[in-house]
Amino acid sequence: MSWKILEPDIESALAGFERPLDALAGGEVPAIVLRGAFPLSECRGLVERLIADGHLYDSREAVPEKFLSDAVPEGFFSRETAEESRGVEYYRQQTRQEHIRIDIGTSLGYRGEDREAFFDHSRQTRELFSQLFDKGRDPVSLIYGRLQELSVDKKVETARESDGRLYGPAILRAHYGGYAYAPHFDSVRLREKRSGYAVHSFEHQFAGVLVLQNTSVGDRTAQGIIHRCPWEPEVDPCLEAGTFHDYAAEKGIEQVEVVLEPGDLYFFNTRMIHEVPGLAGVDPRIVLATFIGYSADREEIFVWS
Ligand SMILES: O=C(O)CCC(=O)C(=O)O
Ligand SMILES: [Fe+2]
Repeated sequence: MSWKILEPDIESALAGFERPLDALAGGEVPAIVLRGAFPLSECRGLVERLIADGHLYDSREAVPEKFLSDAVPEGFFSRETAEESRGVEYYRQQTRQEHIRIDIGTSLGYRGEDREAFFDHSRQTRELFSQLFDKGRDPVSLIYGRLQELSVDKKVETARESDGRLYGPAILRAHYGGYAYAPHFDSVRLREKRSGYAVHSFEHQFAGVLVLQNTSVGDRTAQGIIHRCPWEPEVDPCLEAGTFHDYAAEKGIEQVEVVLEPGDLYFFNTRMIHEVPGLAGVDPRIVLATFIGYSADREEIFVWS
């Protein structure tokens, strides 16, 4: 069967599959794309507010010092045990200075090593988001609501531990100067191995990403690519060596470019090897991103960042 994006809206996803999220879990479709999910004028308004409030900087001006030290290097994530991880400094040295990624929110992959600090940071993010977005019409609720509809009858909620502590609900990420995601996969289970967190118990992990602003050079824009290749241990050597494209060509692995405009929301299975090649346009690519824990036999769907 051909591997095609399910789009442009919830209705067509539900017309194609009784349970579109099961199709995502099983790798039957590369992504579900909801076109124009968030109004373009609100995307613009939000980006302007983020700059005005000092959460992001205007790319036409010099990079303020605090953003240089806050930047998240390319490729960095931490594992359950620090011994298995290359530290953040390693990745910082590999990342070109102009490849600046600014996160507004709490990333489990970045901060999960220190539980207390992670949940404390998550609390601050929820406070911040409650001021940043208009209640009820905010883009985080939008992602949760659309996901709920795609799930048919499940319950979508911010991930929580059994003691009630909440994760960060979503994360804003701005990618400046050609910041790239090399081919990788994301999994608290299979990659970060965070068995100490409740989100570890879900069978599948998805991402739900809303594009707020794209970056462009001439008529090219930065777009994600999803490969028809679920992660297996045998893929690790070529991910680490940076030779996944050769491997994919050799094996005849299909790939799909997910071409998105600001306001488009997409969901994909993060076990599939995926990437967002960098493009050094003037404006940064800015997204609102979530991770999603899904098991076909569980009523709740957990969302975190
Ligand atoms: O920015 C995106 O569209 C996706 C980035 C990514 O690889 C992820 O969220 O896992
Ligand atoms: Fe990813």
